[in-house]
Amino acid sequence: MLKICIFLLIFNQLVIFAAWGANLQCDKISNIERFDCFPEYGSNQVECERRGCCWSPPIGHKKLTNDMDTPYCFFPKDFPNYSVVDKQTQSNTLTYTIEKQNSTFRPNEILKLQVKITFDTKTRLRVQITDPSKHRFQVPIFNREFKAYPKLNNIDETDYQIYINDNPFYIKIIRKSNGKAIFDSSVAPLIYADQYIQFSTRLINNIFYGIGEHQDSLSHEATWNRYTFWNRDIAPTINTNLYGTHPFYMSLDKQSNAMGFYLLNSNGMDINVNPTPALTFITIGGIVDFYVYLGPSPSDVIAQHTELIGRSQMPQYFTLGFHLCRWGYFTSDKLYDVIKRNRAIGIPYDVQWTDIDAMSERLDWTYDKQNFTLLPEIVRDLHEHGQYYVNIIDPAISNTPNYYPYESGVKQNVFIKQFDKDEPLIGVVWPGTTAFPDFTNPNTTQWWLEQASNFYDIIKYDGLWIDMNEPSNFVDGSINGCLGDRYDEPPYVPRVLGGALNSRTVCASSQQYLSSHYNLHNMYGHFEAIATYHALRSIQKNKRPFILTRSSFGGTGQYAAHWSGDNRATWEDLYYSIPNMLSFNMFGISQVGSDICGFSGDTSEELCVRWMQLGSFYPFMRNHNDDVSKDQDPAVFSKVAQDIMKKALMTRYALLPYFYNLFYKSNQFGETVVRPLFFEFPNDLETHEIDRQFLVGPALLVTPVLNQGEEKVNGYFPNETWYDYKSGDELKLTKGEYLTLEAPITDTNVHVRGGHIIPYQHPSQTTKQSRKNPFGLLVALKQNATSKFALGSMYWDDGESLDSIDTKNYNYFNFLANENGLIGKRVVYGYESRMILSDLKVYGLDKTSVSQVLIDGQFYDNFDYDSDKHVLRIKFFNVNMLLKDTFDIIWS
Ligand code: MIG
Repeated sequence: MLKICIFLLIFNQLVIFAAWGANLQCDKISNIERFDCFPEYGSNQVECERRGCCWSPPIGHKKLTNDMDTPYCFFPKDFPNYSVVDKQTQSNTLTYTIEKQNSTFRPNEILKLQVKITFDTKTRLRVQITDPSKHRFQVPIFNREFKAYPKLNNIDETDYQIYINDNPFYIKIIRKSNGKAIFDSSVAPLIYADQYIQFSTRLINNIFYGIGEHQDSLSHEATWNRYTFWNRDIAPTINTNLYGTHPFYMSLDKQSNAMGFYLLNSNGMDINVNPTPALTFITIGGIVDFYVYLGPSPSDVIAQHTELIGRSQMPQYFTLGFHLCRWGYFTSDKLYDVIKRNRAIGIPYDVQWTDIDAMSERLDWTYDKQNFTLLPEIVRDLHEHGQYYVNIIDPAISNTPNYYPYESGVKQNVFIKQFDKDEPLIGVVWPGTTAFPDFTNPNTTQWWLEQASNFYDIIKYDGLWIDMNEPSNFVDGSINGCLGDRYDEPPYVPRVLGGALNSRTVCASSQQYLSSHYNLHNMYGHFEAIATYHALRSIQKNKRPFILTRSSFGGTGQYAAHWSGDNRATWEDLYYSIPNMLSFNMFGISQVGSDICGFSGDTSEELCVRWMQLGSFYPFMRNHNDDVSKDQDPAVFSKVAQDIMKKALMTRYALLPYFYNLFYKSNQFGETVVRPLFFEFPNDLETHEIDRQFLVGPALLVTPVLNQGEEKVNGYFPNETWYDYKSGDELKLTKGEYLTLEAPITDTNVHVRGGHIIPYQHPSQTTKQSRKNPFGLLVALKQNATSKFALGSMYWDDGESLDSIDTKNYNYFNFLANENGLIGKRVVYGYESRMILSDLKVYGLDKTSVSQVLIDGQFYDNFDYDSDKHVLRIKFFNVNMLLKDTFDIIWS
């Protein structure tokens, strides 16, 4: 101390003092507490220190800066930050003015900001940070049903508490029940510049979920990592921005309380992960606008999130059937062959698709009259067989002469403009040079409807597949390049594939109706989905539109289903399909699935069999591949393989009433259709990272084989009653356990959870047929020390009307069973149809014998009880057993 004082006297006091202070601020920071002050490439000491940040090789590090590792350049604890200068409290909002004295190192920092915290509901709050002096781009809330939430009068009514620190400014959001901070921005400074906004939060655990669209496991570990968001056409690759943007994450604290966080921002973005554990959000535009959800269960978080962004659409029933597609049928003869050969082997099969090879010159809204002469006839034939047809549409519109979609589009001013002219921006996609519709323009919606209905006059398609809508472009920006302004080349570019925003898409600088492409890029597919939804809705009258979209944003699930894009015919991609569909169910798009058997590369019979088995539990089941790989429709494989695929499909078709009920609950209450084990067993920590198994709804646990050559599979079974779906054999567990099960190629391991009743229906080759078949109920009794019971429900309607739910044109049943019998009750009766119950199976009925069965008080003798397996089966022949107001079945 004495030495330092003397030192200070001799040298220029101020400078030395400052440097000494800064050093202490740097030294106190451990490796895992470092927040990157140099997220760009080329971090170096001179520039780092010029930024006012700390530079030092991480303690214990030998190699030089690794891109995704401990940063060398990091924020000191006293890095200049905002402080609160004014606060105001209204009934359900808190408004703060925050200021900072000087800019730091980002261009155009905004020194005065307004922070608004809204107590949205008991379990959800919103934080917005805006520039009070200038309007900045804000993402509209897309929820079609968005209702004003009942206003809370004060924060006492909420599950959360807010703590705002004045200087430096930071926010903590605390869960009242346990005092834990579920959001905490104190870990790093807020930086708010025109094209660079950064803030961080400490995570409540070092495991988190969500953050899509990325190729990743379901759970993410808080190690040095980065996720980039800029919608991009690229085959799913790890550490790469992909087709969609969903800056949503969920995490569970040590007591398994779940929280969720959603950043409502559409700009190019990086989310950096620190082992602190913490996340840093870096977005290059818009505002800070985020929602925090309190759960406390994982399903609660999703329900709270989808209540905000909008819930997953209620699908038409046929879309839950099997879809067959490929790129490269090349002729309608081939297409017809494929249809016929798959019908001939008797597989359940509802929908046939065609890809861009069926278009004339790859032009949207056309078909190739030379090579696909038979297409209109094929579509008629599909319809006559109770099947359906879906075709592909790319957003890019060829500018070839005399092409009506282009010419009318120019007249109606629907295309994104080139930067320097009042002319469409021209890129290159499948048909050659193309313009790009601006779906944020209401004119475009009208024009799109006209194109869709003109084509509908020629081909009665039943749904539309919207591809390439990132939007994808084969040249960077446009054929004339881009302006090169601050939007095309912003001061900070997130780590996008290709290194530039215009890489394989349109110029960020181009203006759209609502705002710049820079702001709207990540929502291009979303806006196209909305326009397509409105087109289909008006063309197909009162039917629920069926749309499959590649690109997506928060809220897209209200309009469309999604698939995971150009995967490969590999075992690895078979696995990745599981975390992908589970994550998208968290993002509010329930109807998802991956290209079954793999899109690129030749599949093998074994892989394709395993994939069809797994795919039969996807919410959306489509077999699709590219134009150069060999055929992979079920009929091309050996008889043995065909039979296994058929069996898998029969199981799916039997379970469709169960799936349909899940879709109804997803649409109405924000439940997921497929979900990770930890959604149902959050207190069992063993479940938290499992993504090689999953649940369909609450009651079916799927344990697929994901490795080549394996005929055994290891799975985790939480402490619960589980029965083999087909045999009813109960797994003997005393606690949650890993079990190795036999998994011959002929079957998939599926277990039904005690406590649930699963409605099913006898399968047929199409859902049009199967919907007329008798139903069955599978009762899986929960084995409790005191009682045995099971509950279930079922939604049923005409399978297609848009307004079935709103107009109560549906039936709804509740089922309740115990060891003595079952009661069925129809609680809504709005859809007139004769629903026959033909089978009842009870698993886990442990009696020495069952000697009599009574149906509504009448003796019935067509039953069979297996006292070894504890399974009771009743077949309702000769009785008119209908699913009606109430009925009861008693056994003893
Ligand atoms: O650049 O339409 O993801 O499913 O078969 C490829 C041809 C364009 C990409 C889609 C894929 C589709 C393919 N498309």
